[in-house]
Amino acid sequence: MRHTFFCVDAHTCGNPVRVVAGGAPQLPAVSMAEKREIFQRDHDWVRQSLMFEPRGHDVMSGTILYPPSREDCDIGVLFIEVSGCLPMCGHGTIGTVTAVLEEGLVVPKVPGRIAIEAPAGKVEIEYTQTGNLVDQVRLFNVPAYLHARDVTIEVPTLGRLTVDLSYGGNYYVIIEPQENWAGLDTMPVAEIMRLSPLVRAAAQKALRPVHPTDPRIQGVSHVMWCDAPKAPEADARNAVFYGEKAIDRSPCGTGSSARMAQLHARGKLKVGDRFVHESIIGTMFDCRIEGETMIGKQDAILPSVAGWARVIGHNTIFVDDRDPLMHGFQL
Ligand code: PYC
Repeated sequence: MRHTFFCVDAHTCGNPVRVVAGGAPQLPAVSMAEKREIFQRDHDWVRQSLMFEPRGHDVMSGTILYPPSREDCDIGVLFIEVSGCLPMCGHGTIGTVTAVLEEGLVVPKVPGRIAIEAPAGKVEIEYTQTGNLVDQVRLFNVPAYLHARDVTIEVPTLGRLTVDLSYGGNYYVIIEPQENWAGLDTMPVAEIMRLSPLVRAAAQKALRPVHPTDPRIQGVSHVMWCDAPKAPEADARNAVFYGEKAIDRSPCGTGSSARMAQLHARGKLKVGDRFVHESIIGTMFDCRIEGETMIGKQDAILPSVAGWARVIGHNTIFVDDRDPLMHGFQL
């Protein structure tokens, strides 16, 4: 038996987005949060096949399109990547919206606006285009909040770090420059990749975060190493680690949301402020705090993130049952 997946491959500010538009397993007509659970339980081999080598790679990331369960959304989006199925992904949203609009897979009811149903909640989108090509996508993300501040962790071979933990659709350990972290230009990327899982494990052990209103969202998944910007128009720069060996090439949408929530809680950003975030390769997201809200009893912000993506091709991917590597592999 050969499984065929019809994909549109894109990248958002350098980070890959493989949009699976056909061939994915059918799922019951339940919310995207429930679809995510069913997919993880019964169909995770599809993610592994499409994300891991030899069909993907260590930084591979993508989405699967589903009909939304909510009437106020145009599409349901399941986020898949090397580390699992994320509740929300910013660069994945920007790439997916660009791909579905340019490929005519979604026809917006109101030009310039669509809404997606993500597992973490509804995300409204505004976009601009020239002809059929999308120029910029701004996503109005799910509420973000600072979960913990000034937490001391011991990282083997690095020493003591004081970190914050913030949520922007995923939970991020945020490491600002300090005694044992002097910034992105002082540590090779290979060393950031070696240390990040140790930081993540230490933060998870200390904090074990659970989303205040949706216990399906829990656990520290991403590590954000912060630094001053290089580009004059940026406010900050980062390297975001995820999975086992991935550093986000984009400035990271949920990470930027988490960072704005942290800076807001610390009194360094206020509603209406713009925050331009620069990635490790110099690409940028133009972010804003749109408002304040609550998640349960937790003070939170409403973040928005804008960026660009480019479609790079159509990719029809076969997964052959006879292939001993049909589920992919990771070194
Ligand atoms: O943009 O939210 C994001 C993201 C999550 C993981 C990689 N990118």
